[in-house]
Amino acid sequence: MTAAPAARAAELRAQIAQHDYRYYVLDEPQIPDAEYDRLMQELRALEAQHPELITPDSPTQRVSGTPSSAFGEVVHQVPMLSLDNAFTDEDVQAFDRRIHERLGVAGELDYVAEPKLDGLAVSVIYRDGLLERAATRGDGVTGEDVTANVRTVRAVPQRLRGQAPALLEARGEIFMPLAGFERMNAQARERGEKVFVNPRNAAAGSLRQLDARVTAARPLTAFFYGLGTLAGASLPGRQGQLLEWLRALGLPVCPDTRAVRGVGGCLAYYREMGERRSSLPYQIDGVVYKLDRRADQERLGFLSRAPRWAMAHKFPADEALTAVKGIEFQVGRTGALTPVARLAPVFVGGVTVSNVTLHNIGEVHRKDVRVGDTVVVRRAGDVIPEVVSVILERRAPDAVPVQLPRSCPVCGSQVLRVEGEAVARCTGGFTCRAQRQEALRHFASRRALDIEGLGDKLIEQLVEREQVSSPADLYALTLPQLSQLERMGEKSAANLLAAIEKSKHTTLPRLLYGLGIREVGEATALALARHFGTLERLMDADESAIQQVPDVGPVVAAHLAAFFASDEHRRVIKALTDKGVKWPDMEPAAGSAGPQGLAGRTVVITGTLASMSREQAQEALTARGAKVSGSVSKKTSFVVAGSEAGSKLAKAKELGVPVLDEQQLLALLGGESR
Ligand code: 9MJ
Repeated sequence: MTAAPAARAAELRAQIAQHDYRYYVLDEPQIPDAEYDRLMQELRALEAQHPELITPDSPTQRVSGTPSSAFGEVVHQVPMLSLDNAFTDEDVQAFDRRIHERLGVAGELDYVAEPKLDGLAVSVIYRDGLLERAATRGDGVTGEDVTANVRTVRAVPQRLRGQAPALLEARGEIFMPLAGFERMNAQARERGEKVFVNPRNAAAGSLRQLDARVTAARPLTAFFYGLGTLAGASLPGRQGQLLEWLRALGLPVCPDTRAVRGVGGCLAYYREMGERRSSLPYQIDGVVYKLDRRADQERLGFLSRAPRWAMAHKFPADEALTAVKGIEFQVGRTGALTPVARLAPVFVGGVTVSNVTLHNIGEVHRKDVRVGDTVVVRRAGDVIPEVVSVILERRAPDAVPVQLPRSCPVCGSQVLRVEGEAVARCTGGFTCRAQRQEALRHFASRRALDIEGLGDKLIEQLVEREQVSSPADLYALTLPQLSQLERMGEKSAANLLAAIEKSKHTTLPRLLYGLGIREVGEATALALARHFGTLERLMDADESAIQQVPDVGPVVAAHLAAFFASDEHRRVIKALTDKGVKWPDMEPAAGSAGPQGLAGRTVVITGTLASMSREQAQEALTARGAKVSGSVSKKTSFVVAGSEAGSKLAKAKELGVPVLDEQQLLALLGGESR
C-alpha cells in the first residue's frame, strides 16, 4: 500500500459508500460481494492499526460492540402519522371526492402511488449530512431510539450524498426482503430454531435487538418516502419531487412508486400491484395514495392521527387467526392419508377458509398443530391456504398432539408409513371405499376419460350401493339403475348414460392417465403412449425398458411395473376393453407427438410465436389430431402461449389449464429435442 493511511482510509470509505449507494439506491451493483468484503476488511485492518483514523461515519462503525440494556425514548418533533385505510374502490372514490370538495377544485388530481411496505416505520435524522439518530414510530409521538441498530442496515447511508441540508429527518420503512426472510428461516429451521412467522415480524424482531450485532446479521433493507423536520433547504413542491430528492441524497426509494392521475389512475395502480404482489421481492399489504402537490396537502391538513391528503388502500388480509376445530385424515386415490385441519371459518386473502390441508403427518408434527389451537392461516394470492404457525400462548393445557391413526379411518385396513417417507398410506387398496371412490373420480375426470355429469355425489352413491367398484363397472350401468340414484331424473340418467357411452372412444394417453397409476400424470402418460404406441407393449415391458421413456425414472418405472403385475389391474383393463372401451394405437415416435398423438385434445394458441405463424402451429397441431379452438374454457387441454399473450393466458391460469411456451410446443411437435 503506497497511499498514506489517512488518505487510504478515506478512499476506502468513499468506495464502500459508493457501492452501498449503487446497490441499495440505484439497484445496480458494480462489484461482487466478495470484492466488497475485501474493501471492508482492508478498512478494518487499517483502522485497527491506526485507531485515531476511525470516524463516526466509517462503515466499520455500523456495528457497535456493546449491547445496550434498553432503548432510549425519542420524542418526534413532527409527529409520525399513520394512514387511514381504504378497503374498497368506493372508499378510495370517497377519499378523492372529499379532497375535491375541500379544495374546491374540479378535474383529475395528481397522486403519487406507492406500495405499502409491510415493515417497521422509522425516522432517521441527518445533521450536516451525517446520520445522527434513528427511531421507531412508536405511538407516533414517542418512539424508541434504535440508532445503533439502524446503523447496521447498509441501505441506510451513514452520510448523505451531494448538497445535504443542515438537518433532515427522513421517514421510511425498514423491512426484510422475502429472499432474505426465506433464507434466514431455512437456516433457523436447519438448526432447529424458531422461525419467524412473516417478514414484518422478522424485521421488527431484528431491529429491536439490544445487541446490534444481531441486527447486523439480519438481511434488512429500507425504502424512504417522507420527511419530518427539515432545516437549511426548502421543501420540494410535490411528493414526486420529494422522492427524487431523497434518492439524490442517497436514500433508497421504492422503484415501484408511480405518478398517477385521478381516482382511475389510483385504482388501476392498486390492481396492477395486486397482480404483481406475489412476484415482488418484498412484502406489501396494500398501496398508498398521496396527493402530489404539497400546497394542496398543506391546505388539507391532518385529521387526528392521519393526513387528509393520503390514504392506504389495503389488499384483503392474507393472514388471519382462527381456531382448529378438528384434524381429520382423508384417504386419497393412492391410499395416502392427508391430515386436514377443520377451522372455524375465517375470511383471509379474499375468501372464507374452513379447511386447510396439512399435507402429511410429518408436517403436523413439525408445526405441532393440535385440536383447539389458535393458528395463523395464510392465503397469499391464489395459492392454497396454509397453516403458518400455532399461537402457543393460547394453547389449552390439555391439548394433545395428533397421532397418525393405526388403521384407515375409512376401511379399517392397516396404515403404513415407509421409513423415511413423509406420507402414510392405507394398505386396503381397492378394498378401501375411499380409494375406490377417488380412483373412479380420477378415471371419470375431464383430462382422463371425461365422463361428463359423473360427479362426486353420484360416485359416492354408486360405490356405497356397490353398483360400481372398478372403472369397468361404469360401463355395465343401466338406465333403471342410474334413475334410482338420489337427485337423478330420467333425463339426467339418460344423459349420463350417453356420456359414459361416449367416453368409450378415448386415447391411449387418457386411458393411461385415467388408470391412476402412482406418479403417472398427464405428461408421463403421453410420453409412455408415444414411446410404446400400444398398451400391450407397455404392459409387457420390464422396468428397464420403461426407463427408456424420456423423463421416466426408476421410481415411476417401478410403480408402472407393479401396477401391471397385479392380476386385479389386468382384469380391470381386460373388462374395459370387453365392454367396448377403445383407443387408437399410437405410432411410436421418440420425443414427439406422432400422428394422432394429440387426438381428443383441445388446444388454444395465443400470443406471437417466433418460429412459425399461428396458422402453421394450428396446422401442425391438427395434423396430430388436436382440435384448435379460439377460446379458453375448462375443456381446453392446454394453451400455447407465445410472446405478448394476454387475456387468454390469464384465463388459462385462472382455470388451471396447462400452458406450453414455444419451446415446449416445438418439443411436442418433435421439431426440437429438449
Ligand atoms: C409504507 N408503509 O410503505 C407511508 N408507507 O406516509 C408509505 N407509509 C406513510 N407511505 C405517511 N409508502 C405516513 C405513512
